[in-house]
Amino acid sequence: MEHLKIASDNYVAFTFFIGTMAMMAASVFFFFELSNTSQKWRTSVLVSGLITFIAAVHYYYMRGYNLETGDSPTFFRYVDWILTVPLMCVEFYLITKKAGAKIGLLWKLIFASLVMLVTGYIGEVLDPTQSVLWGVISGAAYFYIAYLVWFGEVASLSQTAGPQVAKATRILGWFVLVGWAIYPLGYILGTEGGLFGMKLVQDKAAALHAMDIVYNIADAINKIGFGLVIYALSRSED
Ligand SMILES: *C/C=C(C)/C=C/C=C(C)/C=C/C1=C(C)CCCC1(C)C
Repeated sequence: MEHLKIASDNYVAFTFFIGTMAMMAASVFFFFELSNTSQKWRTSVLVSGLITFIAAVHYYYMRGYNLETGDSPTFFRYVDWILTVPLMCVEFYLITKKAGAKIGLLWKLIFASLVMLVTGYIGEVLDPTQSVLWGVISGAAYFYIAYLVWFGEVASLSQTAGPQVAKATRILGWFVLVGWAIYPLGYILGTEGGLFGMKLVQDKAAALHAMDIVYNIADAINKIGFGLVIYALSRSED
């Protein structure tokens, strides 16, 4: 069997490797910290650990897949997202629950995130000639989540929950608005149909490699950083 090595100039494989390690380390951290987390915040910190753990398993697989084939593991990225993004939405419900968040809010967030990811997958993989249409539907679901967090139910409940929850919600809102915006950007640049039918990218392979590096860095910030905001909240007075 051929022995596969990461070439020193292969930044795609390298960031997959670092991503795997970072997600694993973060998971160990969140899981071990559970024992000295107050009862009130334990589920939230547990969910932070589940998010990075699910990502670690996917990154381990995607790292090997990319090294062996040289391809972008688009399918497994979407499997990862479809498990982790709804869990990130669950965090918004959990931290506003004591201020009266209803189960209906949880389902709205989960449903919107599933619509966003399923229509994104259709546009990127199954029906790329209609990528603009699917991208617009996906984008609408994305903005609905951002709306709930910044101006809707999540925002108003977080005010009631106390200054620390309000502050954490604001920071997590920036993750949603800026950190998550990287993914639709990659979609616009990497999908066949391009932006409004334009062909923005000439060299598709190079674009996909660049996208993988950006996604790998963004994922680490969005999943570990997001979890750390929840962790910091769990150490506060609220
Ligand atoms: C840890 C992974 C995260 C936080 C992934 C988030 C992914 C998105 C916010 C993806 C959004 C998309 C759009 C808003 C439109 C185009 C299609 C997607 C799925 C890339």
